[in-house]
Amino acid sequence: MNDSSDFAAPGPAAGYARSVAKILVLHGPNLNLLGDREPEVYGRTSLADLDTALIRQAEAAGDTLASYQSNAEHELVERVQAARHDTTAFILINPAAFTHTSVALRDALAAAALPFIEVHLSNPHAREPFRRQSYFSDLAVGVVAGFGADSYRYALDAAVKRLASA
Ligand code: CA2
Repeated sequence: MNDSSDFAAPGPAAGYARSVAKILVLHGPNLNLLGDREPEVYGRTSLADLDTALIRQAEAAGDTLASYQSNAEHELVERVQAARHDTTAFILINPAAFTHTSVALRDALAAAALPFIEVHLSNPHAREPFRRQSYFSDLAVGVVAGFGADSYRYALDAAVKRLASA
Protein backbone atom coordinates (compact mmCIF):
# COMPACT_ATOMS: atom_id res chain seq x y z
CA MET A 1 0.00 0.00 0.00
CA ASN A 2 1.31 3.44 -0.85
CA ASP A 3 -0.77 6.43 0.16
CA SER A 4 0.16 9.91 -0.96
CA SER A 5 -0.30 12.80 1.40
CA ASP A 6 -3.88 13.72 2.00
CA PHE A 7 -5.51 16.00 -0.49
CA ALA A 8 -3.03 18.82 -0.94
CA ALA A 9 -3.87 22.49 -0.56
CA PRO A 10 -5.24 24.20 -3.65
CA GLY A 11 -2.72 25.76 -5.98
CA PRO A 12 -2.49 29.23 -7.45
CA ALA A 13 -5.31 28.69 -9.89
CA ALA A 14 -7.78 28.18 -7.03
CA GLY A 15 -10.25 30.92 -6.35
CA TYR A 16 -11.94 30.92 -9.71
CA ALA A 17 -15.69 30.67 -9.80
CA ARG A 18 -15.91 26.89 -9.72
CA SER A 19 -15.15 24.94 -6.58
CA VAL A 20 -12.02 22.89 -5.98
CA ALA A 21 -12.51 19.27 -7.01
CA LYS A 22 -10.85 16.31 -5.34
CA ILE A 23 -9.38 13.81 -7.77
CA LEU A 24 -8.24 10.36 -6.68
CA VAL A 25 -5.63 8.37 -8.59
CA LEU A 26 -5.60 4.61 -7.97
CA HIS A 27 -2.70 2.42 -9.01
CA GLY A 28 -3.05 -1.36 -9.09
CA PRO A 29 -0.66 -4.21 -8.42
CA ASN A 30 3.05 -4.00 -9.23
CA LEU A 31 2.89 -0.35 -10.23
CA ASN A 32 5.03 0.35 -7.16
CA LEU A 33 7.84 -1.13 -9.31
CA LEU A 34 7.57 1.63 -11.91
CA GLY A 35 10.91 2.97 -13.05
CA ASP A 36 12.68 0.03 -11.46
CA ARG A 37 11.77 -2.94 -13.68
CA GLU A 38 10.79 -3.42 -17.33
CA PRO A 39 11.47 0.21 -18.36
CA GLU A 40 11.10 -0.80 -22.02
CA VAL A 41 7.43 -1.58 -21.35
CA TYR A 42 6.47 0.80 -18.53
CA GLY A 43 9.01 3.64 -18.81
CA ARG A 44 11.58 5.08 -16.42
CA THR A 45 9.36 7.33 -14.31
CA SER A 46 8.95 6.17 -10.72
CA LEU A 47 5.51 6.06 -9.13
CA ALA A 48 6.52 8.78 -6.67
CA ASP A 49 7.64 11.08 -9.50
CA LEU A 50 4.49 10.33 -11.45
CA ASP A 51 2.29 11.17 -8.46
CA THR A 52 4.22 14.37 -7.76
CA ALA A 53 3.72 15.53 -11.35
CA LEU A 54 -0.01 14.75 -11.16
CA ILE A 55 -0.42 16.63 -7.87
CA ARG A 56 1.28 19.68 -9.44
CA GLN A 57 -0.86 19.42 -12.57
CA ALA A 58 -4.08 19.19 -10.53
CA GLU A 59 -3.08 22.10 -8.30
CA ALA A 60 -2.19 24.25 -11.31
CA ALA A 61 -5.75 23.67 -12.50
CA GLY A 62 -7.14 24.63 -9.08
CA ASP A 63 -8.01 21.09 -8.02
CA THR A 64 -6.49 18.69 -5.50
CA LEU A 65 -5.25 15.16 -6.04
CA ALA A 66 -4.49 12.20 -3.82
CA SER A 67 -3.05 8.89 -4.94
CA TYR A 68 -3.14 5.37 -3.61
CA GLN A 69 -1.33 2.23 -4.75
CA SER A 70 -1.97 -1.28 -3.56
CA ASN A 71 -1.06 -4.77 -4.63
CA ALA A 72 -4.15 -6.10 -2.84
CA GLU A 73 -7.53 -6.22 -4.53
CA HIS A 74 -9.49 -5.76 -1.30
CA GLU A 75 -7.51 -2.64 -0.39
CA LEU A 76 -8.35 -1.04 -3.71
CA VAL A 77 -12.00 -1.99 -3.24
CA GLU A 78 -11.96 -0.40 0.22
CA ARG A 79 -10.33 2.78 -1.12
CA VAL A 80 -13.03 3.08 -3.78
CA GLN A 81 -15.71 2.57 -1.11
CA ALA A 82 -14.09 5.29 1.02
CA ALA A 83 -14.13 7.64 -1.97
CA ARG A 84 -17.93 7.63 -1.83
CA HIS A 85 -17.74 9.51 1.46
CA ASP A 86 -14.62 11.68 1.25
CA THR A 87 -15.91 14.11 -1.40
CA THR A 88 -13.84 12.62 -4.20
CA ALA A 89 -15.29 13.99 -7.43
CA PHE A 90 -13.39 11.95 -10.02
CA ILE A 91 -11.16 8.86 -10.14
CA LEU A 92 -8.29 8.01 -12.44
CA ILE A 93 -7.53 4.32 -12.17
CA ASN A 94 -4.89 2.06 -13.60
CA PRO A 95 -6.19 -1.29 -12.35
CA ALA A 96 -3.02 -2.96 -13.76
CA ALA A 97 -3.50 -6.74 -13.90
CA PHE A 98 -6.87 -6.37 -12.15
CA THR A 99 -8.04 -4.75 -15.40
CA HIS A 100 -8.41 -8.23 -16.82
CA THR A 101 -9.62 -10.10 -13.73
CA SER A 102 -11.42 -8.04 -11.11
CA VAL A 103 -15.18 -8.15 -10.97
CA ALA A 104 -14.86 -6.98 -7.34
CA LEU A 105 -13.13 -3.74 -8.26
CA ARG A 106 -15.53 -3.18 -11.13
CA ASP A 107 -18.47 -3.63 -8.77
CA ALA A 108 -16.94 -1.21 -6.27
CA LEU A 109 -16.60 1.48 -8.94
CA ALA A 110 -20.14 0.87 -10.16
CA ALA A 111 -21.45 1.15 -6.59
CA ALA A 112 -19.46 4.32 -5.91
CA ALA A 113 -21.10 5.87 -8.97
CA LEU A 114 -18.18 8.28 -9.36
CA PRO A 115 -16.93 9.15 -12.83
CA PHE A 116 -13.61 7.53 -13.67
CA ILE A 117 -11.07 7.24 -16.46
CA GLU A 118 -9.23 3.96 -17.04
CA VAL A 119 -5.52 4.61 -17.58
CA HIS A 120 -2.76 2.36 -18.91
CA LEU A 121 0.89 3.04 -19.50
CA SER A 122 1.12 0.50 -22.29
CA ASN A 123 -1.45 -0.24 -24.98
CA PRO A 124 -3.02 -3.50 -23.78
CA HIS A 125 -4.51 -4.06 -27.25
CA ALA A 126 -1.04 -4.28 -28.76
CA ARG A 127 0.04 -6.98 -26.30
CA GLU A 128 -1.06 -10.50 -25.39
CA PRO A 129 -4.70 -11.37 -26.26
CA PHE A 130 -5.70 -11.75 -22.59
CA ARG A 131 -5.00 -8.04 -22.07
CA ARG A 132 -7.71 -7.06 -24.57
CA GLN A 133 -10.46 -7.78 -22.04
CA SER A 134 -11.15 -5.03 -19.49
CA TYR A 135 -13.72 -5.19 -16.70
CA PHE A 136 -13.70 -1.38 -16.56
CA SER A 137 -13.81 0.17 -20.03
CA ASP A 138 -17.57 0.00 -20.49
CA LEU A 139 -18.17 1.84 -17.20
CA ALA A 140 -15.44 4.42 -17.71
CA VAL A 141 -15.90 7.96 -18.96
CA GLY A 142 -12.94 7.16 -21.20
CA VAL A 143 -9.79 5.10 -21.57
CA VAL A 144 -6.26 6.48 -22.09
CA ALA A 145 -3.61 3.90 -22.94
CA GLY A 146 -0.25 3.57 -24.60
CA PHE A 147 1.45 6.87 -23.80
CA GLY A 148 3.54 5.86 -20.81
CA ALA A 149 3.39 8.33 -17.92
CA ASP A 150 1.74 10.80 -20.30
CA SER A 151 -1.37 8.59 -20.27
CA TYR A 152 -2.01 9.83 -16.72
CA ARG A 153 -1.31 13.43 -17.74
CA TYR A 154 -3.81 13.26 -20.60
CA ALA A 155 -6.39 11.56 -18.40
CA LEU A 156 -6.01 14.19 -15.69
CA ASP A 157 -6.39 16.93 -18.27
CA ALA A 158 -9.64 15.33 -19.44
CA ALA A 159 -10.87 14.93 -15.85
CA VAL A 160 -10.13 18.57 -15.00
CA LYS A 161 -11.95 19.77 -18.12
CA ARG A 162 -14.94 17.60 -17.37
CA LEU A 163 -15.12 18.79 -13.75
CA ALA A 164 -14.86 22.42 -14.89
CA SER A 165 -17.80 22.01 -17.21
CA ALA A 166 -19.92 20.02 -14.74
O1 CA2 B 1 -0.10 -0.73 -19.23
C1 CA2 B 1 -0.59 -0.69 -18.10
O2 CA2 B 1 -0.65 0.33 -17.43
C2 CA2 B 1 -1.09 -1.99 -17.46
O3 CA2 B 1 -2.23 -1.66 -16.66
C3 CA2 B 1 0.04 -2.49 -16.60
C4 CA2 B 1 -0.25 -3.83 -15.93
C5 CA2 B 1 -0.72 -4.84 -16.98
O4 CA2 B 1 -1.10 -6.04 -16.33
C6 CA2 B 1 -1.89 -4.32 -17.79
O5 CA2 B 1 -2.21 -5.28 -18.78
C7 CA2 B 1 -1.52 -3.02 -18.47
C8 CA2 B 1 1.00 -4.36 -15.24
C9 CA2 B 1 1.57 -3.41 -14.23
C10 CA2 B 1 2.90 -3.91 -13.81
O6 CA2 B 1 3.70 -2.81 -13.47
C11 CA2 B 1 5.04 -2.96 -13.50
C12 CA2 B 1 5.78 -1.82 -13.45
C13 CA2 B 1 7.14 -1.89 -13.50
C14 CA2 B 1 7.77 -3.11 -13.59
C15 CA2 B 1 7.02 -4.27 -13.63
C16 CA2 B 1 5.66 -4.20 -13.58
